[in-house]
Amino acid sequence: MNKLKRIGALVGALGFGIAPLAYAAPGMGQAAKAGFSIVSATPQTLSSVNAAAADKTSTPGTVSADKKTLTFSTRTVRLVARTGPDTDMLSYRIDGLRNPAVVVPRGATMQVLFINTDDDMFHNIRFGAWRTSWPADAAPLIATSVGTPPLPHGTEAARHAEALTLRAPLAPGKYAYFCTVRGHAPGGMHGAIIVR
Ligand SMILES: [Cu+2]
Repeated sequence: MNKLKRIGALVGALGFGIAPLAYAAPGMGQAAKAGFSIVSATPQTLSSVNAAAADKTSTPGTVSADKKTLTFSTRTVRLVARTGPDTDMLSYRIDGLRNPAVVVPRGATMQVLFINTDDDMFHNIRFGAWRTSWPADAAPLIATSVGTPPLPHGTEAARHAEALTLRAPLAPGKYAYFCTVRGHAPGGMHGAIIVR
């Protein structure tokens, strides 16, 4: 076997070796749902200091006058999503806005850092189809979405978080982000993703 052929064979063997491993990576087992697909998912534990630093890395979006819509036009959008404060626990805060509609270009790469700041409840963030009514039961929501598993509550010093990279749908339309812990989405823990 000459040198070039040997390199070719090596690359081929590596390719076959790497592909199954890549599909076994966290989050990668989730097939595309409602047009969203997961590229990677990395669990993290953040101190409040680290969480505050992470906030500063989000992509600056355009905030509507009514503070209900956050618009991005870049191909890559980095968002930091937190669970609501104690007084409004069944909601998200994204760039300080409560459950904003997030507008992204079709096919955009969305880098979402989700932080559960709750000290006594599990929460997650999932992406899927928009619904006009939200079931209390988690099963149908989980089956039709991609995102994080429910993350446990933490302490002030150690918050459970997950960094997700996902691909936005290619078809323009109204989609959703939501929490699948029982009763949370109908309780208000959801918002819209508008793909343009
Ligand atoms: Cu929740």
